[in-house]
Amino acid sequence: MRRMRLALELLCWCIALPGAGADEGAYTKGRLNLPFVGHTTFGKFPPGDMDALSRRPDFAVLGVPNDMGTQYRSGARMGPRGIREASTLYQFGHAEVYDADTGETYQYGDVLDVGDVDIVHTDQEASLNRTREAVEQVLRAGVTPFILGGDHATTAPVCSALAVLSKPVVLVQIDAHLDFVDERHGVRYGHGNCMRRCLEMPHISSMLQLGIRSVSSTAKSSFEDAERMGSKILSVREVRKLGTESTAALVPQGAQVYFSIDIDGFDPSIAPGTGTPSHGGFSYYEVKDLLREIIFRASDVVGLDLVEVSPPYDPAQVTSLLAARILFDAMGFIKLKRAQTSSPKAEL
Ligand SMILES: [Mn+2]
Repeated sequence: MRRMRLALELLCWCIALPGAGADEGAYTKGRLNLPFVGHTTFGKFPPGDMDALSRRPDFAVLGVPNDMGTQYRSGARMGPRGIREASTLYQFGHAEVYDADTGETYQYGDVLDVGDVDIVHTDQEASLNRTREAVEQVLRAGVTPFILGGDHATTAPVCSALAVLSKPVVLVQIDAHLDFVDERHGVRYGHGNCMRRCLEMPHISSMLQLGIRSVSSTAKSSFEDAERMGSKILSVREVRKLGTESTAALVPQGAQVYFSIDIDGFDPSIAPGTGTPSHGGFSYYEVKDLLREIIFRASDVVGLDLVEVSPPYDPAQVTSLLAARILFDAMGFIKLKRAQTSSPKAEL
């Protein structure tokens, strides 16, 4: 019995060890604040409204609970809630993040969860306009928006908001689908049109579309249109053949980059909770490594969206967990890169 108690005490002591550089006082004596305790904001960072942008956090997390643009399974309107809930897993209250893969220690920085865009059911136009206005507000405050979708129709108004920046932006999309349909039955702002709408905008200088593989979602003519308009398209197999570094090198050195990550760019075996899954997708490490390589190549990342997580189709929560993990990874890499190069935030 005594031996068991000793083993238990030893175990507790090991779990309670602080991370390197952590504030040991607060770490051991403050609230334990386990992942399942407290308010469910993104990463359990304190919530705030748009007025709190005046403190100039590194990142503003903005939910866009809108799935009016879907063509198959809906549910992405619950994406922001699902990702926020899953994100709590990664917050154990360590002052810093130690990445055992890369051996680096870094921080996510000052993250503000500004809540959600106020969506108007049945009114896609009003909802997309409200999305654009909210992102403009974040960018004008000099803060990097991290958008939680919502379906991929979200990206068109977000890209439109990037016009407030003074320099052109290179858009890097990770997706199973090209999303380059021009117009069908009068629909121009569904989740299958978004990348064409973005590339039509003068401030989007070029596009890199990675992971594209879905059979028959987009006609051949749309692939040709995309390339003619300034897009480079690579399938998962092509990215694997080319390798991470050479793929990242397709982004012009020093470009301002915006990332649009459709969760269906990942393989459905690790991301089943989405509206239009497509087999043969990326693994977690493939996307993580690509993000890191591109982030360190870019002058800065001006924003990121992660779309198409559909919690109703994600019973084991694995898709939301993956989404939250990749968002944290991107925040960490951007913050690390900014710290190493003292590069300014997005130029207005
Ligand atoms: Mn998409």
